[in-house]
Amino acid sequence: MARTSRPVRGARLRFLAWAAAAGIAAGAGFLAVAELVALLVARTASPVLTVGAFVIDVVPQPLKEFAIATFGEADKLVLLGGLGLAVVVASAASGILQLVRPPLGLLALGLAGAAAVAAGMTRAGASGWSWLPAVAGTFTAVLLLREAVARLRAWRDGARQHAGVGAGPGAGADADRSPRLDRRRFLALTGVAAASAVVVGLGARLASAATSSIEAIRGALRLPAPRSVVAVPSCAELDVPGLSPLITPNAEFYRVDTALTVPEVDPSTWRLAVDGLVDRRIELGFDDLVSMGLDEYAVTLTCVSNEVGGDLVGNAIWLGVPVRDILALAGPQAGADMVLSRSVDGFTASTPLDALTDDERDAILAVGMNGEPLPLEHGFPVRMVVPGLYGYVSATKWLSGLTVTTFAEDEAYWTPRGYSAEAPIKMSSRIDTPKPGRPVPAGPTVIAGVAWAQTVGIERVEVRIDDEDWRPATLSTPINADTWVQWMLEWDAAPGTHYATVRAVGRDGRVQVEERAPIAPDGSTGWQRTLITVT
Ligand SMILES: Nc1nc2c(c(=O)[nH]1)N[C@H]1C(S)=C(S)[C@@H](COP(=O)(O)O)O[C@H]1N2
Ligand SMILES: [Mo]
Repeated sequence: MARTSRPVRGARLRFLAWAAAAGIAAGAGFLAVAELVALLVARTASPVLTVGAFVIDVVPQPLKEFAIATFGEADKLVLLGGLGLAVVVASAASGILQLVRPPLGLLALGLAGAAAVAAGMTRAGASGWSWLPAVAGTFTAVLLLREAVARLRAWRDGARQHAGVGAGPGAGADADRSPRLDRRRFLALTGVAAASAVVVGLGARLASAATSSIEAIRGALRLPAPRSVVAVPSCAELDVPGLSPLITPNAEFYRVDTALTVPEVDPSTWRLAVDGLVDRRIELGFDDLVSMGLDEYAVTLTCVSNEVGGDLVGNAIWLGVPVRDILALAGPQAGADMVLSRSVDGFTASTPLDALTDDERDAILAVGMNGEPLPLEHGFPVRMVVPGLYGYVSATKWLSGLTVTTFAEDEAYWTPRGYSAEAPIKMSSRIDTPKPGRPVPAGPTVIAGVAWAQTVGIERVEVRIDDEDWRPATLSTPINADTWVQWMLEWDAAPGTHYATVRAVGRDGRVQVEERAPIAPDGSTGWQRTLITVT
């Protein structure tokens, strides 16, 4: 026994490795067939997407914040990568299980498949066929693994016999069959399965991404001309290199959402339902909405996740219809205090009813952004924009419904995840230039940035160099109280290192809060202080 133990163990490890490879091939087969079927019958039910979306919804909040802080806008790629790794490991494990404890490997695949089916059927926007991709994938994977491991076992047993190990009663039945043949049959099946899975799976995923017809529909869409346009004052924009432009171009506008892939909503089939505590439930189509008359509104959007000095804020000219006009069609009832807006992707936001019915506040359903239809990532074809409220409680993209309700009765997506049900934007100011790590030459220079206090307006911005007195900055003429203003300070920079601190004062006389607060539960506070190296 001692004489053969080493080669036997080596051979066993080799067969375990091949079993793992067969498992991975079966896993790839699952994904490939599921992608192909999803492409054909239910695009949104691709298990890669539905399971990924499920994971996004269930990962604990601190982990989510860590992911966003560490990987930034690549957080979803990292999630997909992690998910891919988990699939590889789990598939390999199912192959090994199937070799050593059949049929546990098949059972494990079946369970994983059932979980994927559940993820597909419970997603918002699931259709009648949402179960099919994962079921077809599971079927393929189970058949592949069963067949591949059967061949592997034949190869192994034959090899053992050849080596004279493990030959027992009855083992002679196949004695003249060469293990080479079984080896070849196993390798052929596994190899062909893996290769075709890669080709079919990648092909289906690429085809699905490339044939998005919604981008073409958006490109062909002509919105009616606005009844009124935003008047941008002549001194609204300061000319300082490195300063954020007054209007953020769509391509540079920050994007924050929980969607793993951008939802595809066709305006010709888009419906908005307004229900809940209303006198009459109503439904509008896209044409109904735009024929109510479109006006332009300049509003600065801000994310609750914006840290002091951060870039999750942008200013755009939106084209849309006041939410109050739409609510008036349905007739909100007494006792209601909140509107729960819903997206096709399952996201919801809770907005105080009075912020939407207030004549003084231009809460809108937007269909256009900076002169074009909403970009797909920014909510095409219809989103909400409410001046003065953080995006997560107001700015629902890919809007599909408005339910008039109460804060006592309903809660929105982020409420059980550690964020306040109500969240007005906190006044803040930011230094755009000079940037830390970019030394400036000594002499006259300019410090500049933006400041916002939506619905209130910025009265002044002050800058402090080192421990000197606060100096008033020059402000651009604001477009309105809902948009940010640009500010600049001319400064005679002396060589050395300096700190510049900025703070804003609102038109209501309030000074930007100095005390630092984290983004959760309702937005960061603090003064930005930046290091300037003068050479
Ligand atoms: N459907 C949907 N709408 C959404 C979100 C989301 O995750 N899903 N995120 C909200 C948040 S947190 C913000 S800050 C704004 C961001 O809008 P933007 O991506 O157009 O900048 O969208 C809001 N609307
Ligand atoms: Mo946000």
